[in-house]
Amino acid sequence: MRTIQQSTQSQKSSTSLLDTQTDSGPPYSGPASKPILDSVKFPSDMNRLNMSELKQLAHELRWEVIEAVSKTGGHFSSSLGVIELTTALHYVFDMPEDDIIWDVAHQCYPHKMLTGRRDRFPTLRQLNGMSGFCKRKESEYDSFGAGHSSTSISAAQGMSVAKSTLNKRKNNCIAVIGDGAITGGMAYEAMNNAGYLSSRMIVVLNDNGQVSLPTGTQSAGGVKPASQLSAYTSNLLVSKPFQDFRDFAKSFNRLLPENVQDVNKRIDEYARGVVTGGTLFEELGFFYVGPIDGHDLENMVPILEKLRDSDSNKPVLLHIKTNKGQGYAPALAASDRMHGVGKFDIATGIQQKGKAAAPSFTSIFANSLIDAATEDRAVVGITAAMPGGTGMDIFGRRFPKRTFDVGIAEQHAVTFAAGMACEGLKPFCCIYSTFMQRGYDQVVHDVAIQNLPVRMILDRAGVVGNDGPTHHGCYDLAYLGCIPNLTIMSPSDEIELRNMVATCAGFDDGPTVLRYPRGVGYGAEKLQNLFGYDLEDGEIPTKGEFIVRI
Ligand SMILES: Cc1ncc(C[n+]2csc(CCOP(=O)(O)OP(=O)(O)O)c2C)c(N)n1
Repeated sequence: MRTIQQSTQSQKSSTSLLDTQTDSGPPYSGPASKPILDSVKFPSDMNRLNMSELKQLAHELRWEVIEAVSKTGGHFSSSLGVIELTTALHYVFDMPEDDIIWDVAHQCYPHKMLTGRRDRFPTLRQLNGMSGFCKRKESEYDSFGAGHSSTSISAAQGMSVAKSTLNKRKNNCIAVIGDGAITGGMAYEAMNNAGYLSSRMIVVLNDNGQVSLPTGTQSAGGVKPASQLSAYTSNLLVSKPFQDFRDFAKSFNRLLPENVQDVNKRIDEYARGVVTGGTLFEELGFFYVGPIDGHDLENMVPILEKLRDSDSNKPVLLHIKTNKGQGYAPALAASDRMHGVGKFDIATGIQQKGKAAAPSFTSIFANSLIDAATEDRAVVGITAAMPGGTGMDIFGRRFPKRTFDVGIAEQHAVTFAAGMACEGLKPFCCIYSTFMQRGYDQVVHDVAIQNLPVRMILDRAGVVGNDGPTHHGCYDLAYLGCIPNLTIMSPSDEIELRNMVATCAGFDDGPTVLRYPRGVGYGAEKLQNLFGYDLEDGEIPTKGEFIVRI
């Protein structure tokens, strides 16, 4: 267990030690060497570091992530946003005895680097290589596997209850969840239960103001994050300055036993006045801390230490504010913040992207839906925080008022569509095959049993490649095939896809499912050669039937 002194003036000036950007000359492309990172293979190697070295470690770690991802591609800017958080968490807590659960885990690269896997980064997201997400089989430091969002709080609570039931020596379970992932219903189910059971746990809300993918671009229906909660947490930030360690120390009294609290009651009352906000989380039974600057190690470390050393069983929500892509100018400047990237040039951030041989199934779907919506005002599109991946960004540009981004909330998306269908709209509920697993009961109970004409569009059906097992769309035929009233369609080429979108739009007698793979179709030329299709005049050679193709 490590403890460092509160920051001193000399530590504050330690940023000047960092080897960073210069005012003139070529863009900074990282430190020449990484002596501190080289000395840290596992978190226990961080014990001896002082605050100034810790900052240097964070700096080296950031550039190690940039260099590694530039060579392989992968999720990128989310990791850059949690460099300081990862450094602070591994410094303060003792993994693997303590548990850190990364929600979605697309931001886990710095965690992997500090937990013995730095040398495996050349194999990132490749066959037999290192996973792009946390995976229990891969390392004892990956407390919980992920890939799908909003699971971390439930898992952390389960671990916390198990640790206390089994009388384990320590009980530190930390869920790190983004303001996107916290839009998922499971997160609230868990918080509600954690408050009720008084489970000792820390939820770190990593608030970067980005909910849907791609981030920052015109999401379906607007540029604002598709989440009232994200707006709410931003308001907390506007309404008061960052909370520093001194503010926190005052309000911390509320976590202590009542007799101790009396001593400092006046200070506590003062702190309550100062520390406004957090009401939603407090109502759910959490002790709310924040918002604090998630890039300020000097502030974050002592707060985490205090929370670690508290005997309280009350769950804590630590609200940190971060920048997705922090420390790398091309990511900060990119409309999507370089959320997921191919290989890229470090100096410019320019990615090597081959030109696609043909349009993607996603874009063919989106354009076909635009055609259907042009003819029929009842056609609307729904996405669960994936406007880019499902083509709802394309549809949303043409029909912003008929496009609905509900946040990472697949269950809600399906039942929301069911409600729309009850009133005569023609909802196209566009969700990746793998994420539709979340909405299973809603498909059965709210759509199929009521035979409502919801059009469920499953992009990324089949094997998806680098994202691996959590993202393969391999189960939908099995899990949907057994449900009554569903008409399931799967096109074998882009012409059939266009045809089937029209079929879905025209079919009002029950629910339809249209599933198609990731990637591109044959392309016009090949289609003509193979099947004699003439794409030039946009003709559809065969009319879609209500069929099941397996
Ligand atoms: C159930 C589910 N739906 C959709 C996704 C796709 N997805 C991956 S990351 C992400 C955005 C997450 O936002 P946030 O948690 O705020 O993290 P950030 O990317 O901003 O760092 C989405 C929608 C997913 N992983 N799981």
